[in-house]
Amino acid sequence: MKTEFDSSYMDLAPQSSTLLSEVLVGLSKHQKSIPPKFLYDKAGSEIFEKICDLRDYYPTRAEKEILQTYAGEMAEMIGPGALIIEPGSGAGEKVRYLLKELQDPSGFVPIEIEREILLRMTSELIEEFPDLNITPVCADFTQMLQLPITVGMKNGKKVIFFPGSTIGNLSPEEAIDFLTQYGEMLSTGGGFLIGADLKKDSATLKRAYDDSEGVTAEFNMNLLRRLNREVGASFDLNNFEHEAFYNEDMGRVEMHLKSKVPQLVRINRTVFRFNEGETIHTENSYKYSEDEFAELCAHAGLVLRKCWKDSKNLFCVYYFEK
Ligand code: AVI
Repeated sequence: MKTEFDSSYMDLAPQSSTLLSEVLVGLSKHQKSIPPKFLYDKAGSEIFEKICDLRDYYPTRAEKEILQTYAGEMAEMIGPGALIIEPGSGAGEKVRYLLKELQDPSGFVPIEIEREILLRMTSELIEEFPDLNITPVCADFTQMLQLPITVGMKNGKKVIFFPGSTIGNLSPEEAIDFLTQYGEMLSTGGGFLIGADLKKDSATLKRAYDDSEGVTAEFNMNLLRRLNREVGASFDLNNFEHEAFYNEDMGRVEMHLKSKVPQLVRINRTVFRFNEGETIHTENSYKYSEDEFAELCAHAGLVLRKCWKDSKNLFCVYYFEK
């Protein structure tokens, strides 16, 4: 595909999926588990988009309200001439709110593993923001330690934009590592603009991850469909069900796939035994109070400058400086 940004496009050739080996390791553990990144094949990503529009799933709506209302204030805090970097940029819907308000940004670096999504989004942004210098990077942002940024920066200030509460899908230790590693790209005064979900009553959280329309159940069950298709697993979908609950002690929503019966499942030549009620842990979504999140980020050397909440106090967008 010939693009107008050929000269600045960076393809760091994300490694092909390690699905089989990671699944064999995960299912051999005492608490069976599969890394949440495998929920997002093409079908999974499409189901996730549906989740974002659900009445029961409040985070996307709440964060958009915050960005719509306060993007001007955020841009003012960031100041003129900044370079915006977005790990896992997807379709780049949320960054548009910010880009509209920023004063004379030096550029935008979206990092996205799905090449097609990245290139489509870049073409759209070029149309919308013809003066913006865009350097799309095709890479798995969780594997990237060094970003070879070559675009010109007027005052050298970089801001990492990480919306969507994706940070909540990392354990607190992984989140600190992520912030520390990406923070190394920043010079003093650089910042992080991060969206993170707030702690709240467990009924609201349960509804958001076990919605009445069954879309999140479909999202979780799609993982088994993927394993049957891609690694020749023998999961009988009738024998598993979606389970989601708020684990208050850990401060996280957990998603599991629960075996309804005692059964054996084969993947390649390995056979896994499931007892009735035994689960595969497929995702954590950590929830933080404002103070907890500021403390977490302080471990990565970040100082909270300001945060913004939606009108129902469900979600928070934070601006930290290094
Ligand atoms: C992508 N991530 C922030 C979502 C979340 O809320 O943790 C993933 C998700 N899983 C089930 N519903 C949404």
